[in-house]
Amino acid sequence: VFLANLVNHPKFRSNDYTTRFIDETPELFAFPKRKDRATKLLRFLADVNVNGNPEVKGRAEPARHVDPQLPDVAGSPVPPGLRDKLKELGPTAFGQWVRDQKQVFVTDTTMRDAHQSLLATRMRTYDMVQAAPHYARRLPNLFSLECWGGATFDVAMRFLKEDPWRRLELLREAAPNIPLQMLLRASNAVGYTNYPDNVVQYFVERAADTGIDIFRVFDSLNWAENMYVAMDAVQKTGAVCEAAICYSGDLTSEHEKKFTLDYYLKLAKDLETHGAHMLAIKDMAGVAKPRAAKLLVAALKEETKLPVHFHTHDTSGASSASVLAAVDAGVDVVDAALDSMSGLTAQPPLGSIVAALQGDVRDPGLDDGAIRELSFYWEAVRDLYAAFESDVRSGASEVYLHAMPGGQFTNLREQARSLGIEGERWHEVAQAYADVNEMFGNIVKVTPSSKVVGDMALSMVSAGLTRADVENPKKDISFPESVVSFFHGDLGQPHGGFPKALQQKILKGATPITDRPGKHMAPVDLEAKRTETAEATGAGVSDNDLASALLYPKVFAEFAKFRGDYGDMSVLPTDEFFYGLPPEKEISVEIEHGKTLIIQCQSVSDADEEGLARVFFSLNGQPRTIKIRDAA
Ligand code: 3PY
Ligand code: ZN
Repeated sequence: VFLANLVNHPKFRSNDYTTRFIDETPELFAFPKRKDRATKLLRFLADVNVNGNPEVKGRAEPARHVDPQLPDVAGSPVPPGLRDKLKELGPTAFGQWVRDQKQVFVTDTTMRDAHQSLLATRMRTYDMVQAAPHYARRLPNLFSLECWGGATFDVAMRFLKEDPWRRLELLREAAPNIPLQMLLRASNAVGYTNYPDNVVQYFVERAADTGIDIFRVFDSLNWAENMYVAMDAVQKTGAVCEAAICYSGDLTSEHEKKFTLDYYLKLAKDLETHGAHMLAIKDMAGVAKPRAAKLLVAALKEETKLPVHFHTHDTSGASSASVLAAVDAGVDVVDAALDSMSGLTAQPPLGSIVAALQGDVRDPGLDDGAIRELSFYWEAVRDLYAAFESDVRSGASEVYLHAMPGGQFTNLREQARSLGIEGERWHEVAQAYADVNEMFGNIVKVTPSSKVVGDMALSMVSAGLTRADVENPKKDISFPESVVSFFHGDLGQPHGGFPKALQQKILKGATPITDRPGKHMAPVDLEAKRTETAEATGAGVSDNDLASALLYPKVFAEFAKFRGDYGDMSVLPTDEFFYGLPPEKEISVEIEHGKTLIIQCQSVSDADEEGLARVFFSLNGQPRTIKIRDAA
């Protein structure tokens, strides 16, 4: 313990110590009580049994509580996959190799975008890690597993009480042959605002070091200049830099004057010149119609030397047609979600895309039996997340009106509901979203610029304001903070600039910035931040913890406290995490390789006069009683 205290001490870590360090630092000898992981987990389970998990309180319950099952494949060998190819060739030659193949490759987005878009980003590490060995053995020729980044990073800590870095470590270990892919919001990292350059660089280093092979980098305004810091950082790590072009507007319309083919090609060439190994078309709202997908893919393949990866959402219900059109036009990789986690605001169904291409020259060669097994598994997993399902039941062409990203759609609908804007009134929000976009100059809408538009739309609908009201220089409006910051230039510069009159009204005389927001931010002293975080949380701060604290100081501090009290949640099955351990059910919890706890809950007493309930467990056959305050 002394050694651990020593090497974790902020002063020791920052090399800020002298030979008298040990004499002058009494806290090195403060040995914490031996941490007992089993007791921590029992305390958590006892609390859920007595008080429920606040994350699912008042929400829909699963119709069935079954344990998701997959055949046990752990003993069988892991065949080589594309990660081995990547290691053999390095990112540049790997990109070229991908481009040279006849077949099309497929990325599975289930563990990131699909649950972000269908289940409010709530999927837990436990469910992913159970599936990963199966992917490794049964679908080894997938292009990648998109499993990290975007909104999953903060949601893991904020709501699931788990460490996103631990998720990545575990997936890396469980699927060593398939590239792991993340979504990186360039200078916004996995947050909602620009960070100082050295924070972005540090985050990218940690992500690559912990297991990311492919970084999809995008800027929420498609502003290439704001992508270079992140792209350079990715290139430095040796990972694949997949630079994304966010698709907006309608390439097939003669009225499209802004987001034209020339616009996309210029952006693509800038990204190629800047060293991208691959390009992604990021159709975050799912508005790239089949003809647009075909035109854009063909042009990008013609005008650049890079492989192209197509990403879309099925909000319209017609996205499979766009994927197949992209394949016909020569796209190299497509995104899809495993069948039972596909469709609606998520990606189109992986199994159906694969089936449609069977026997085609571009057949991705994935095993349909393996796809079904995984789909049945995810179906059972999805049942456990009934609390987070939205009530979107069909594809709808309304997406071409509002163009909301799939990852935002259900979230915004939920936010509207919490403001009392429900049912039919949702369409007012959709219309307001479209109006705000026009009023803001027709911008690219993707996290975080989409949040700016969403915040404004909600504030207009709830205050009963029209576009004319907002634009009226004489009418005083209180603008959401995100809107003020956007017009100040804090997210960067939109293509075509800001509407000047509205900008003046919103900024009330303040001068906006017109260059890269990162230029205005001093580098963060990383080791000082580590010391500060260690002091605030009273615990050691690992390199990955530091990255979390740099992006989300408050969220991380709260998570660190929870972790200290209850331990690592990623080992607990989802049903028990949300709904507790029913009497007589036995679960086995592997807290580390080869160390398994067998837990059973015998009974729960009523609260005594001090308000404490007793939860009687059997832990590896031994009785254990945990006292928990009954909050009811
Ligand atoms: C994210 O940034 O989280 C997205 O999914 C954008 O599409
Ligand atoms: Zn997406």
